[in-house]
Order: sequence, then structure tokens, then C-alpha cells
Amino acid sequence: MARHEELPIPVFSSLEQVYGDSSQLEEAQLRFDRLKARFQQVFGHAPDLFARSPGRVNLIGEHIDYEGYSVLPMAIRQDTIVAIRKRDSGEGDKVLQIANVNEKYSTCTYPANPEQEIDLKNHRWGHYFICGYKGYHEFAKLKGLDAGVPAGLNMMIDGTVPTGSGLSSSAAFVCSSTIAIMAVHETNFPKKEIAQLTCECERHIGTQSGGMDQAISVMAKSGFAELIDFNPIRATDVQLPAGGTFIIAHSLAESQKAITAATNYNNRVVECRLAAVVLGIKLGMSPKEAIAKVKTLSDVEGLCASFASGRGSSDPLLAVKEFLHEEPYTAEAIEKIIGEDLPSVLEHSPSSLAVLEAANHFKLYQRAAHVYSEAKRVHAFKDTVSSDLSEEEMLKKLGDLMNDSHYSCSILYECSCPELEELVKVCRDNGALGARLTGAGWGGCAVALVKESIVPQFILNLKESFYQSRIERGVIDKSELGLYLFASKPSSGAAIFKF
Ligand code: NG1
Ligand code: MG
Repeated sequence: MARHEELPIPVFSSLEQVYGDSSQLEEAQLRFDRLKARFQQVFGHAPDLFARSPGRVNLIGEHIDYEGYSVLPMAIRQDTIVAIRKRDSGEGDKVLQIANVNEKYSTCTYPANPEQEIDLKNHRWGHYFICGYKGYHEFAKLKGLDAGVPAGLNMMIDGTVPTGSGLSSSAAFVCSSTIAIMAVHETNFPKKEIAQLTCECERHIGTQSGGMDQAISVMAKSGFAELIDFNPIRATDVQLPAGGTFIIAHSLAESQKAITAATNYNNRVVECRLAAVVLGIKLGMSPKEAIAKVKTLSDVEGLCASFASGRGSSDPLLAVKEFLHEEPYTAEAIEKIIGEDLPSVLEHSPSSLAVLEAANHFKLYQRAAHVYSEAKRVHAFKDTVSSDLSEEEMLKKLGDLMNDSHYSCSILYECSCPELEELVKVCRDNGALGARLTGAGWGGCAVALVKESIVPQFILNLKESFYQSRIERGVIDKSELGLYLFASKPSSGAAIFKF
């Protein structure tokens, strides 16, 4: 049987095939009916088809996908649905019109031109659709498919993944858009190719993202978390212990990753790249070779490991401790080691130049120590789940790994924030076996592992000790609490609907 990443995106004719249980089904039916009606009202036709792709929660493995290391996320039930139709020549077929059922998002219009550059200075929600549009056409070209004259398209979007939460609303939108565009062109591809393509095209938004979010959104399977490996992308089902539940809780600090990229997300990608090149040189590569060959910390893991094995260990952290120092590096200090100016090491990519502009020092030791240790925790998590430990012991171990991951994110990677620190503490104080920030951080959600038996009480306690004061201050409305605090089961991945 083909591995599931080899299969194309499933095409369904009824909602039951994705939205399993009855409460979900009812809600999904309402959403699809409303989406179709709004489409008809705005564009004067029914859509040709729909595509949906879910958000995700990352259980462990933070900020390591772009360094080539495996991660362990699961899809959540919240998703983005795109209704789509090719425009007729009578409608003026040279434009893309992207509307949203949520009035907060006003309709965006773009030219039907895959070569258009995304205006990063003026961030608009429709830009994520254009990532998918450009991505589809780049991919079709690469495959030698004749996509013909780029079609004008009408779209109506309905998304339920909270934005700026670390739950990948962005990937849910980019993936559902790309798949809708593929489907309206009557094409479909193996999931792993779509995962790769969507990862690359989301970078048009200006973040140098790894591939985790798109991979899980495209390849998730109901009932399982997935161990996602990169180069090549592969997904392995991970059955989670039945006695534990993952609770997602929003810190109510919004993480605007596309806007803060130069100081936060892309800054860390650049620091990791520089740490990797410096390690490569310290471990014997010539600067030329290191600059050409070393893109990620996983590229020098072999060298680090052989250094460690000379000391009777296999831990790459030994090389980090030996060859990098804890004091932050200045750009000049790094240039002296590499013998090349940093803009050229970073290939003058505009997003990396923006990082250099904004940073005055680089914490190579801390970032590399986080990445290597977090990569090990992912495998420890996977091994624990498939071990023969008692459920009690298993849950305790998984919780400990999540706590260690949070500590590393917070102290070494510095991607937490005061609200997340408070929330993670509240989770642990109320009986979570483990709790950590999830997604890029700097705001957004935490994920907590809680024994099934205490879930209702846990949720009540969190409401009391974290959310109540914020409701009183008007940060959120009481009626919205369910959007910010909920239990999550592993849900299914992307799908196309033709009714
Ligand atoms: P969020 O911020 O949750 O969308 C981002 C990246 C991931 C990964 C995590 C950190 C994008 C699209 N996603 O996720 O690839 O690096 O941060 O582990 O940038
Ligand atoms: Mg995102």
C-alpha cells in the first residue's frame, strides 16, 4: 500500500467524510451552506468546489523544522475553507477576487498574474492567497504542465483557526488556497509534493519558515499526531495515549509573525545559520566549504557528533559547548571567524538583510543549544509513546519533555512572552503534567497535557485563574472563551469537496 504522503488530496462528496461526529457535522453543514450562499450573493454563481485545510498544534519540536529536524504536531478541528470558481470572460477574467464571510476582512482584489510581487510593506490578509496562487503556477511550470493563460478566480473564505495564535492559521489558509487553485485547474498531486510546494510558497509572505505547518495541514490523519521528517518530507502516524488530553489555551497576546519577522522569527533562522557555519569551520571545514554547504544546524550534526564521539559521547551539544561562547557575538566577531561579510554569507536575501539591519548581536550558543536539545526531545517523545511504560509513567514522561521544551524555548530561544509564562505556570499549578508554548511563540497559545479525568475541572480552573480577570478588563468577551480555551483531538488533513 502507498504511504499516505504518496497519495493525492482526497476528493469527497459529503461532509461526513471529514467532519466526523454529529456536533461537528452540524456546525460544518452550517458553515458550508453559509459560504455557498455568500459566494452566490457576491459573485452571482455557485462555487465550482471547496477545499479545506486545518490548523495544527505542535506538541513538541519548536523552531527546529527550518533546521532540518523532525517535529511532532497534530491537526486541530479548526480549519480554513475556500470556495472557488473560475471567472467567466464576461466578468473580466484578469483578476482574483478574494472575499471573506467574516466582515472584518474586506475583499481583496489582485491581478491574475502569478509573477506579481507581494507588497510586503502593506500587509493584507489576501496576500496569503497570493502565496498559493504564485506557488501553484511555479509548481505547474516546474512540472512542465501547461497551466495556459492564468485564470481569473473568485474566492470566498471561511476560517475558524484563530489568527496570530501559533495554531497556523496562515498555513491553513495557504494550503486550502493552493489546493483549491489546483482543483479548479483539475489537477491533484501527491500530498508530500503539495506539502513541499506550500511550504516554499508561504515564504513569499516574508518569513523563512520551515515546513511543519503545511506538512501536517496537508497530511494529517484523524486520530493520530504525526512525526514529520524533512528532506524528504515524510509523515509517520503517532498514536497518543488515551488517558491524556491536550488542552490549547491562548495567552491573548497576539503574535504577528509576518510583521515582526526581522526581529523575531527570521532573526532566529539567521542566528541558526550563522551558528551552523561557525561550527562547521571550528570543526574543520574551510570557510568557503562551510558557506557553500552548511545551511542548517542539521548539516553539521555529523561533524559535531564525531567530535563528541572522540569524547565518548554522541551529543552534538558537546561541540556547541566547546566551540561557541555564551556571550552574544557581534557581527564583526562572526565575520572575523568566517572571513566573509555577513550579507554575502546570507546571500543578500532581503529578509536576512532586514535581520542584520535590526540586530546588534547574535546568540549563537543559546540558539544552537536549543535546536540540538529540542531535536532530541522529539525523538524521546515519540519513543515514550511507543514504549511499554504504564500509562501513568508515560504521561508523566511526556509532560516532563514538554516542560523541558518550554524551558528551552523560553530561556535559550527567547521566544516566549510574559503572558505565555503566566499561562504555562497557571496550567502546571492546576495539574497539567506538562505545558509549553506552541508554534513560533512571542504570544499565541500554550498546549498542556492533562489527565483525561481532570479535564473539565482543569478548564474551569484556567477560566478562573487566567481568563476571568481578562474578561473583566474587556480583553475578550465571555462568550468567546471557547475560541481561546479548548481540548483538542487529532483531526484530519486537507480535502477537496465537490458536491
Ligand atoms: P506558526 O507561528 O505557528 O505559524 C512557525 C512556522 C513553523 C515553525 C514554528 C516554530 C511558518 C509558516 N511556520 O509556526 O514552520 O518553525 O513557527 O516551531 O512560518
Ligand atoms: Mg503561521
